[in-house]
Amino acid sequence: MVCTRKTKTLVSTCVILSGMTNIICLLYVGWVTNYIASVYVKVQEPMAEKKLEEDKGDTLRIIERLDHLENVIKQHIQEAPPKPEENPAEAFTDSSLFAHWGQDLSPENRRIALKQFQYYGYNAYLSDRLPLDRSLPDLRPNGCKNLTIPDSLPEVSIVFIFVNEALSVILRSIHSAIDRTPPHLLKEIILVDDNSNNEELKEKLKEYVDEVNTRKPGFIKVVRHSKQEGLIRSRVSGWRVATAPVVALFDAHVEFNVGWAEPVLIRIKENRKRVISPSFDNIKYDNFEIEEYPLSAQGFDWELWCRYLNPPKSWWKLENSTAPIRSPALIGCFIVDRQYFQEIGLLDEGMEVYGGENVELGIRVWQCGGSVEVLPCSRIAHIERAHKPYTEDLTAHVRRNALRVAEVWMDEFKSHVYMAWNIPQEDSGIDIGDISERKALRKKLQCKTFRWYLVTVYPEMRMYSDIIAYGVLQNSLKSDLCLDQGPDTENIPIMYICHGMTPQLQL
Ligand SMILES: [Mn+2]
Repeated sequence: MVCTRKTKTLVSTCVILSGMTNIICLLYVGWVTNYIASVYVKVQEPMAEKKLEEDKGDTLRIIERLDHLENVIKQHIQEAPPKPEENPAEAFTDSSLFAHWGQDLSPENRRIALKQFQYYGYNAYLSDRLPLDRSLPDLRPNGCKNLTIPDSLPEVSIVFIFVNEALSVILRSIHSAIDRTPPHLLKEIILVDDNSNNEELKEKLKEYVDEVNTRKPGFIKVVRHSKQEGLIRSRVSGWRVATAPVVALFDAHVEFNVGWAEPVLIRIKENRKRVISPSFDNIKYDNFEIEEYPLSAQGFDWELWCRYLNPPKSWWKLENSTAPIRSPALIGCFIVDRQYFQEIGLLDEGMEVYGGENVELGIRVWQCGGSVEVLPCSRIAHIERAHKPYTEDLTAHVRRNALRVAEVWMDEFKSHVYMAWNIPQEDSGIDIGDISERKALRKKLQCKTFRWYLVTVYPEMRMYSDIIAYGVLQNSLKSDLCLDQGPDTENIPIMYICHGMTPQLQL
């Protein structure tokens, strides 16, 4: 899952800027000047109103910039995977791994721990030394324990997907699922290995699976991809093998908390068109402590990065912290009726690697007659890694996947996604693959419009209706100069060397 709650702001801007080379790719010099005359025409308004609108526009632009900057920081502050030539001695002292952990380790053990951290994005050294059946604090709101559980609930298959995950982390995910799901409700566990090259995930994992299966034949199933398919198709591979009426699709770096399953199965039994997310807490990547997260809905910004949202007003009015929270989208791990998931079109398997599929599923479910909700009584702790193992350039995949969502589901609002990524709406140069099947699916399911979705399900999302153009403004006489917002304190625009980052993006 891509979502992080902490913005981790106020870290040295210099550090952020130096790590931002891929943001510079967003600069499309040359295109902007051609494009500027051709897009939206702003409707003429009476003067007074116009002034008001302009003031409002300014404020929105400032907020948008702050939002954008926050995003940029969020994406780039994450510790990058190590480059092979990096000097280990240097990384040794700098690494965030040792900020709150490991002071007592010998230098040799610190070196081993650091190497594992750089590989996995979390403290696998520590994970290997923690019990697989460790207990978690019960973070459910008061009232969850008094929930009436019906006699009969559907069984669930739990799918864990992974690529090059630490064995102890996978095993702890499995243990917590077995220990904290009532045995009569847990039909099976399915492990999807997305072509890991890590040796311990072959033999040692097999030994563990075989041992469990001698006691409970067929209880753990393993699917291995012969080439890396990415997390989206991995989830679908797991679903294909599942046989229980309900399927839970999870990352393999989670720990299920007590009583997580019953509230979910109750809601799906009542209405099979509900797609459910548990409430997430964080397992800190350095010391593996559990950090309680506030109750949230799950949404996204116009780049389609997922975001935790404050629950809607209607939820607060209930004054019942155990009530389901209506959610515009999903952050990635969810539980769904097995057959309904197929009827609604699984995940978009034309997406690559990572990101956007969770947003697409949320939008699709709502627009096509289902609903999405987060359950406060179902809690799962999840490791937010310091960096992802999938690929170094996640952003390019997320952008491509986001454009697929825009083209299939967002009608006239697709422009907002192109604007957010700062790319032209015609001839963007990005190959989004074939979307005809997804468009046919939308037609077949007779889904509602994106405007309906925004108004009804995601009113918090900002709409832009009076955009004339967007991009950077480049000086035609001296082409390395661009309009820039200038020093924060002075509020006067300046010409500055083009860098294409937020202070130069105009809307
Ligand atoms: Mn994850």
